[in-house]
Amino acid sequence: MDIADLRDRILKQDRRALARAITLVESARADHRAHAGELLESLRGNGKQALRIGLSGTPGVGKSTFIESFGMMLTAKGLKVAVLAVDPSSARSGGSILGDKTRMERLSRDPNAFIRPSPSQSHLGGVARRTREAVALCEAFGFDVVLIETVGVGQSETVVAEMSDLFLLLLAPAGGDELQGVKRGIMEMADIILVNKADGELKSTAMRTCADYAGALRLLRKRPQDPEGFPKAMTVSALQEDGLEKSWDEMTALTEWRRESGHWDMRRSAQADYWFHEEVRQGVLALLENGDVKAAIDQLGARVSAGEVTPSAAADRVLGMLDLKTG
Ligand SMILES: Nc1nc2c(ncn2[C@@H]2O[C@H](COP(=O)(O)OP(=O)(O)OP(=O)(O)O)[C@@H](O)[C@H]2O)c(=O)[nH]1
Ligand SMILES: [Mg+2]
Repeated sequence: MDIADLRDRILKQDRRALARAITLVESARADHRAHAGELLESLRGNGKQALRIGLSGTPGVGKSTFIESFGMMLTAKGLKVAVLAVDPSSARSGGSILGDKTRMERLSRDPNAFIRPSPSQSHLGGVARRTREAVALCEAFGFDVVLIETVGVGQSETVVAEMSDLFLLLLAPAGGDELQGVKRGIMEMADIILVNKADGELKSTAMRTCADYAGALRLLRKRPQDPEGFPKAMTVSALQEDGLEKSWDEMTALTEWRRESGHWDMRRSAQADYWFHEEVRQGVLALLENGDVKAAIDQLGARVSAGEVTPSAAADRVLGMLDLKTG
């Protein structure tokens, strides 16, 4: 495989090369991993930083509809937009971004947009790395905005938030008890809460929900990365394309403030460090899956249970088996 050629074509904004490169980073094959590493290393520092926007929301809240309307609005401004997804539950049917390519019909036909379905992988760690690398490829390609969608199962919001500059939480209009359904940890990650479907009969409920969330946000601990007024809640209608311009204005205002105050760079550095540690952790955990090591753990576990060896001595023996260099 000619990595230098692939690199050059990506830098020349060849979409087929980008698609091929993403397929490469999605592969788990050892030789593919090596090539992917080489490609990413050769692209590092190329191109400008895209605005990475993470978007999370429960099934049916309107993520696909929002991405289509919002994406079309951005491309109309002359911006290039990529859409990626973190969807660890690949078994989920109907709502996957793959099925959505048909639903995001207008956006997928837009020459300034690029939509990539989530890799069919159930392991969140694997999906996280692949998505992160796909983001890096899209950035090198020259997209202005990279949208990263997740349906929000388990830890996937954290994964997306840790690779985004801005994190949006899309919510549905609902009664007051629904507010408690959103986990505090997820609220704390949000930069902007968008209460969608603020149209027709749902409009007044949406406005009430929005006020409830605005109140809840004010109760959270102030974060250093926020200027006055953030995080904030607002209403939108993805279907009627209402409030999208305003939400984009808020995103740009927040982004500019973070760039000027240094928080943008600090966050990117902290994220790189986070993923470095995460990769080390995953790598070490993978070593424990090695056949011999696994067998030793099982054997020693039985002996620890029988009181023949202490837990620490047994652990030392296992750790002594790990070859960190060849792992
Ligand atoms: N009234 C109204 N309906 C909307 C709006 N946005 C989305 N919907 C409807 O809500 C339903 C779900 O929308 P999707 O965009 O598919 O939601 P999703 O979050 O992508 O759902 P999953 O992919 O299953 O997680 C569809 O019937 C949409 O037409 C909106 O702004 N207003
Ligand atoms: Mg969807």
